[in-house]
Amino acid sequence: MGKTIIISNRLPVQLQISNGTLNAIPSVGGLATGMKSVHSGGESLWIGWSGLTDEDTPKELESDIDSALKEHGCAKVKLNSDEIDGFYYGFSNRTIWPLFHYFLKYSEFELNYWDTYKKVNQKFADAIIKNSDEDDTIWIHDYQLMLVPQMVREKRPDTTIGFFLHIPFPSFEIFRTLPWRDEILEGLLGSDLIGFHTYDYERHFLSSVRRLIGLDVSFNEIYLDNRVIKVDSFPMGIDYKKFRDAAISHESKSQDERSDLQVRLDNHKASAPDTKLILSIDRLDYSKGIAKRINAFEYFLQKYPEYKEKVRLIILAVPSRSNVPQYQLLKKEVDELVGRINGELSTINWTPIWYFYRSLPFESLIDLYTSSDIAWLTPLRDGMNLVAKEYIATRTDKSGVLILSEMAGSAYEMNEALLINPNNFEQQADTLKRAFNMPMEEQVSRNTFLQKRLERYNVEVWANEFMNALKENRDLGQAFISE
Ligand code: GDG
Repeated sequence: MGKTIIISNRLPVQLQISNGTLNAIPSVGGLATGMKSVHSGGESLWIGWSGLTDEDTPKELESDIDSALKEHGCAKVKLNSDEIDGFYYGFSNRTIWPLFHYFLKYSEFELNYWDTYKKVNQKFADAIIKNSDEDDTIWIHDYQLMLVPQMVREKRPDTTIGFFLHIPFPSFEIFRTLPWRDEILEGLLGSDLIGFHTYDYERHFLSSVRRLIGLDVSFNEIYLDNRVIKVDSFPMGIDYKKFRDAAISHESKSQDERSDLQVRLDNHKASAPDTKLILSIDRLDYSKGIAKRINAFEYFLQKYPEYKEKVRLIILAVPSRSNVPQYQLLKKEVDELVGRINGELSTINWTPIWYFYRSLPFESLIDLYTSSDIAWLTPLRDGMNLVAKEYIATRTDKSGVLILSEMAGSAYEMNEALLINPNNFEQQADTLKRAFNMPMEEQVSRNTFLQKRLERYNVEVWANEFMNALKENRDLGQAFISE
């Protein structure tokens, strides 16, 4: 039994060069945390782009970078700025991301982007071949690397390869519009196991395989050459304990230990005890429905004016992909909406929307989760949405109401949340009113179920279930071949 090789576009460490000195800081993101149990000791290697383009990497630091990454069990794929433009900002984020989130009109079908995507996927595949052995188990992550499984399979026909898609897989009618749809499917089919967040994404993928390349599909198994490819859903969890523990230690902080943000939130509570805080946290991305949410908030205040001065919407929008034009337009739209609504509705004592356009440290995230009475998450499409799960995990007294879009993958597992259609303003206005008035026993009862499920299916369980299914399928595949 060999090593485990994890591959993702970005590595779980961030490199920083300041005054000619290199620092490698481990990332705290969901994927990095989730893979901790898999990526441990000398048993595994994580391959990805370091975040520094060739142009930004001083030649004299090249070998320091390699040793720093090695210390964290990582190896880098070198990419120049043209490759990042075509592969990451181009094909990944201007073709695949909008298409897979049902924003067909934003999706650009550019031959140059596609060519660079193929070239960079080949670089990742070459790095895997260079850094692994035949008996290693390979786990490839996400939409930036969909050609890699087949590229590795060509060189290593017997290696075990798993692939997990973190975003939705769209319906056949959407997917078929992609000029390179067959190549993407064939790339993915180099895997032994293909995982999605939900059963629906799994079904959409199987339907595309059947209808576009006419393969033999039985339930969730695809037969190709001498291989059985298994397709299954693995809803990603969170590091429940980390969020829970952070919320508990947050509660035990003395007055002096409170952050500036917490002081502001506490002052708000003290000065207006009847007012409720509604929280939303997302990357500034059109798929997250931020602009629509602000419009729906305005509609709520028009329909139920008695809630003016009684609610405040906090929007934390984390800067993302800011050199893609759609993201710049969205930033402008959100800035203007917030400005207009605050301008029109604010009173001496009340600003309806608090808007933060930045990334906050983890502790501030906990301040926001624990201080908000309602979390309102309205993606128009979202592979999973971990923020919904994190909010619930931090509610130590089981209070709090989660309003969640039914278009998020997490809605499938979070039935006790108030599920809404983000395009239906009428329904959302009524749901906000219901959330505002929800009795405490009902909040506790709903959150008790949610917390139990989140604790049980945490991110470690998710990673282990995927790895176990991958091993099981390899054993099954070998039996199939020898029959
Ligand atoms: C993709 C898919 C899928 C957010 N702001 C700050 C911050 N965050 C953290 C949250 C959460 C994560 O970022 C966001 O995760 P999401 O799941 O909500 O969304 P995406 O970034 O779009 O992720 C998504 C996910 O992959 C996993 O498969 O669920 O559907 O789109 O963990 O806590 N963290 C800090 N400061 C912030 O300001 N420290």
